[in-house]
Amino acid sequence: MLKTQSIDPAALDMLKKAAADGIETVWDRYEAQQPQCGFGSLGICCRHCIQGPCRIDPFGQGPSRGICGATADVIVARNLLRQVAAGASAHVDHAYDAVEALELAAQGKINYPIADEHKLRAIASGLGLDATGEDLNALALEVVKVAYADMGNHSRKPMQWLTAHAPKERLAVWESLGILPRNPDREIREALHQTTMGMDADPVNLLLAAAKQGLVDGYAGLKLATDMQDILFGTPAPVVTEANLGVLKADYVNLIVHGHVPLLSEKIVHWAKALAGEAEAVGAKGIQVAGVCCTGNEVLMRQGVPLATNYLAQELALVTGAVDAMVVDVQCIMPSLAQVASCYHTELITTMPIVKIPGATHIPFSLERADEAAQEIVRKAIAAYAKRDPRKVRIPDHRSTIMAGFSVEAITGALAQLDAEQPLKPLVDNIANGNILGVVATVGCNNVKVTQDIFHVEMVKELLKNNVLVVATGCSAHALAKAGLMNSEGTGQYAGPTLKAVLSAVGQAAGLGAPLPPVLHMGSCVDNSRIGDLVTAIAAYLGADTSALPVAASAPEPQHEKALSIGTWAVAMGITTHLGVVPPVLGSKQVTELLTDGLTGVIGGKFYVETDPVQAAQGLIADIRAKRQALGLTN
Ligand code: BF8
Ligand code: SF4
Repeated sequence: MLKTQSIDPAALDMLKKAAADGIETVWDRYEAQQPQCGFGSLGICCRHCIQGPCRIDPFGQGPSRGICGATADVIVARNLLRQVAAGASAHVDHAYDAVEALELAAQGKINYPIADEHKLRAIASGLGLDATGEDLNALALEVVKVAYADMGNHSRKPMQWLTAHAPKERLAVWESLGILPRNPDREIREALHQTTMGMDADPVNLLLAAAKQGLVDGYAGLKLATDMQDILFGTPAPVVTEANLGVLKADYVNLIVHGHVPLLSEKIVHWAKALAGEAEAVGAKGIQVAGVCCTGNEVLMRQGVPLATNYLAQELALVTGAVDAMVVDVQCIMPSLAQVASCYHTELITTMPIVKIPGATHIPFSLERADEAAQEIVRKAIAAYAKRDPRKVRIPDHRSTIMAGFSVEAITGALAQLDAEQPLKPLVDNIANGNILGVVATVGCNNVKVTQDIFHVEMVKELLKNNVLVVATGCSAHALAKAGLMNSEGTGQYAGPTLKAVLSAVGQAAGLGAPLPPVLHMGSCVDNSRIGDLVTAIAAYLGADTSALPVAASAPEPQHEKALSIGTWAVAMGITTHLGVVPPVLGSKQVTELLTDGLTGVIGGKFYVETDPVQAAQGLIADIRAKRQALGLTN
């Protein structure tokens, strides 16, 4: 059992309440699963055909091949490819919904006005379209046409969303490896095919196919979703609010949005404001919306909605007894929420045709009836407020001030105060002179195998102390927000001296009157595309390959298949990518070696696994120093 479940004081408080209230949590279920299956942990079991299941004996005493003859190397590589493809499928499905929304919005068929003309024109012109016309809807439909052409591409040409946005040097590398994706759906289908019984038995070929899935994820998932969402809802700009369960309010209707796609949560935020009077009519002071997981990050970035908590504490949000409704869309939603909600007055509301949970209320959400569904959901929360039992309510008094909203546009906007002509120059100059040693992106989840948030927070503190600038997304961003690493005081407390000086200078120039936070919140997991865009822009400014930059990535506590896909994309971008939890690959020496070293020579990036936070920071710093040295920069 873990010594401590979490370092988040609000979560620890709610765990005590959960025990007192007789609520089972993810940590109880984790304990009940011990010991976890060794074959599964090593990745050496196969269920790809019904002659199996087959498993390989890791000690060399029993079978070394499955019934069909597949070796441990083949089984591990096939399993990994399927996981990466599954993660990519989640992001591409998300992006597809956003493309469809932009299409229907531009056709005037749904009530989603286009919010960001500037982003629309920028994307259109990047795709080689004439972006100067007056008619925004017509332009949006042109952009949609390109996205749909990728989704339905029957030719052998690579996806245009990728060729238009990826670094040119990388395109050449991917082409030489034969991993340029054509049509995301086709590639995901091919990965499933390639891993069925009696197909690919070459671990190298299977891992290159995984790299291709990483590119599907990066460009047809992350990048496409973010671009569409920015056009529809606006590109984030700095906002200030708070994070952690203390943002819930005893005398307000508390409505939590949980999941990933902002198409629903944006409407909830709108209608929660519009229907505040109805909440007052039942005796509440108003409606407090707060976010869990990535939809929380989406509405934080664009609307300044506070963050409730991240993945591992989603049940604990309900244990406060103060949540009147939790509405979910897709991904990372624990089925156990229905059981927890049933112990309180909380309405758990599912909305999507592919996410139904017995015990939850299902209110179908569609783009066409988005406003009606959102009103119905907000009214359900208001009605539930009257049923709240004050004796069951305890809101932990923990919250941290955060500044978020750091899109690439917001970052370059702040830097433009120092150099209007070349906004990236101040950043690049400070990296070159060593004031900023390098940049690390911390991304991804919580994983119950790790004390909640500890890896994110401990590793990032070590990086900051060494003058490494940190940008964050996903549940990593939640963790760092809760720990006070996303406000100006955090800069004073945790940033090394030269990093502090740079953040102070930029903060002053941008008119904040205080330093920029030491960790820049760049959004949800699909917003890892923003980090990709920033890296791409810096590489272009320097005329260098992304693999040469003193930049690294880390998923300190990954749990989801999506985290593996994002990590694979980062590696394909040539970036060293740390994982703080060992993925199920150790059953194959060959696959492990290829992922952490063997493929670096051809692709530029590599996975780096280290399960101690401070060691991991040191490893990333060593990697950054090696890249600096290769660029001829001082350390
Ligand atoms: O897409 S970080 S636990 S919420 S998978 Fe899930 Fe992982 Fe959180 Fe966001 Ni990303
Ligand atoms: Fe066993 Fe091969 Fe079937 Fe996998 S594909 S279950 S290894 S026989």
